[in-house]
Amino acid sequence: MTTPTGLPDALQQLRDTVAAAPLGLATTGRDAAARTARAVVEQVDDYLLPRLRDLDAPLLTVVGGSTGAGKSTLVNSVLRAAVTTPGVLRPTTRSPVLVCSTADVAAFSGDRVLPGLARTTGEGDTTSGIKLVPTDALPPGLALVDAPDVDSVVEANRELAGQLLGAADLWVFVTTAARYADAVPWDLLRTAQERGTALAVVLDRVPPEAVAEVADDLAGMLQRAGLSGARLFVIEERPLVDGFLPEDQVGPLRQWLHALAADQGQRAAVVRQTLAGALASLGDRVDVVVVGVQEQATAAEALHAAADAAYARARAAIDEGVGNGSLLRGEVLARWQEFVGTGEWMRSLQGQVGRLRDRLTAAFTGRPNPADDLQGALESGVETLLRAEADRAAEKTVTSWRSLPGGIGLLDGRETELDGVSPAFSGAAADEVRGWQGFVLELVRKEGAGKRSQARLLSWGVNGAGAALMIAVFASTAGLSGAEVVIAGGTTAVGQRLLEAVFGDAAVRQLAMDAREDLDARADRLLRAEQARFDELLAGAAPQLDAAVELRAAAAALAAAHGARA
Ligand SMILES: Nc1nc2c(ncn2[C@@H]2O[C@H](COP(=O)(O)OP(=O)(O)O)[C@@H](O)[C@H]2O)c(=O)[nH]1
Ligand SMILES: [Mg+2]
Repeated sequence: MTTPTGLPDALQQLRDTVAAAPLGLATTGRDAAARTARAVVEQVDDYLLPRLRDLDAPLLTVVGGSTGAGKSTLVNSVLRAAVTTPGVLRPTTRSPVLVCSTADVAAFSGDRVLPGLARTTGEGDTTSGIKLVPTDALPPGLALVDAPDVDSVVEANRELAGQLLGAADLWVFVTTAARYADAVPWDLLRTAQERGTALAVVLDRVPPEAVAEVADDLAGMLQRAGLSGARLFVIEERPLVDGFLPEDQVGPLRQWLHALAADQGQRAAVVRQTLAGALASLGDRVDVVVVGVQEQATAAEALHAAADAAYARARAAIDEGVGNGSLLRGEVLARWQEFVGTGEWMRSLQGQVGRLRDRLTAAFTGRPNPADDLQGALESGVETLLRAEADRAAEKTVTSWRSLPGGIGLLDGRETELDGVSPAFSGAAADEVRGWQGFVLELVRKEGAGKRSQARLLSWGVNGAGAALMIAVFASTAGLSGAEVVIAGGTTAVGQRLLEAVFGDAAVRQLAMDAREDLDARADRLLRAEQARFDELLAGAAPQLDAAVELRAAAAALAAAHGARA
């Protein structure tokens, strides 16, 4: 037989794609998909690639089955040598034993098959690896593996049993009169049926008086499961002789195995059957992984959307809070009134703006930096608003993530760290607000430069005009006419009337819009940095957009290579 080149390459590509399948989010289907992915990778490494590279290598026969079924006793009895230790105490965590002809040692001692399991040869049991026992009791051409229990209470044993079955050319499935209807063995038998794995079934430890009844029943079950092609051996439970089954009980199985070892054509047929079945099974198994990856993508999308919605709400709330006048209370209002002066100028508000301005100018210049006090108050007011909304968005995101698939795993005990603003927020917010104030002052300065308004502006002061512009932004009065402003803004409208007197209505509207836009952009930048904490967590675990597409493409390429070969 010759090895085609296209198939191993396609297989390697599929294996690598499956191994890299992103399953980082703890969704409901994640573990099943990860198990399937692991089993596919293992079978490609342990069996498919080695088998494709060397179709004539000795047949690997794995003796698998339920706890206490008599697998180890059976292997020893086939060889009439104590190569493996039957267990009285359970559960056992002993490593599997691979028995082969001394002539075949080279085929199994390296990492040609089962490369992930280290070979051990010495006495005693190891918890990992596989014990290699060369013997002349077995003819060349066929090796036997005494595998851990498929239904072991120890998960690592169960997984190893599954891995070994995935590496087998031939399963010798051992069950007993007491256990042959159990669920776990039947799950595996169904897998063998679906994949067309070459299979023999040993019904072991049957009370002699029940042989006919139990054997018939099991044969019926095998037939209904589509496994009537599997050779069935029945072994009565009799006293062991020197630890071995009586010869008349184990003889037929031994002869069958020896005949298989001796017949190159029959061995090749077994290899072809199991190989073709395993290759054909990959499409459906990769589909399971694809579904898992898609579930990951859906979960990631929902998690991202939750964070996005929380921060969008924060953005809207800040926008609302900036424009609805709510900032112009308490400290800010007090500072503003101090800034413009209180009392009589209010009463003359309807009078000449010029006169008013003169009074105000006098008021500004007569005070020790009232504009600075006002700016300080505005600064802390804006910062408080930003922080409250950023806090709320973080808390809301954490709450949403807790209830979304995969969310808790991502938070991973960091809820208390994540359900408020980041440590960097306070400093960043202070910088942005100060930056905004600088921007506003610069706006005012530029607007006044080289114009007739310059003189008036100077008499008022850039700081004064800037503060008035900030107040106008927060009062949302820009765009209203003078009379409306008075009604809408009360005290705060004074500033705008003055700004209009200095710069003109249209310019003030534009200035207020520019100032508002800049503040929005800064709030947006702050919130994006805050949201990035969640997006980064997600990016570390969520699948790339094309992960499922790549898996499908690799499976299709393999199917094409397999089809071309068939
Ligand atoms: N009398 C008798 N005991 C058996 C037979 N097969 C297995 N045993 C005993 O059942 C226990 C479990 O057998 P073992 O071969 O370790 O089963 P395994 O878990 O499938 O490998 C051991 O104590 C064996 O000696 C049998 O045919 N007759
Ligand atoms: Mg055993």
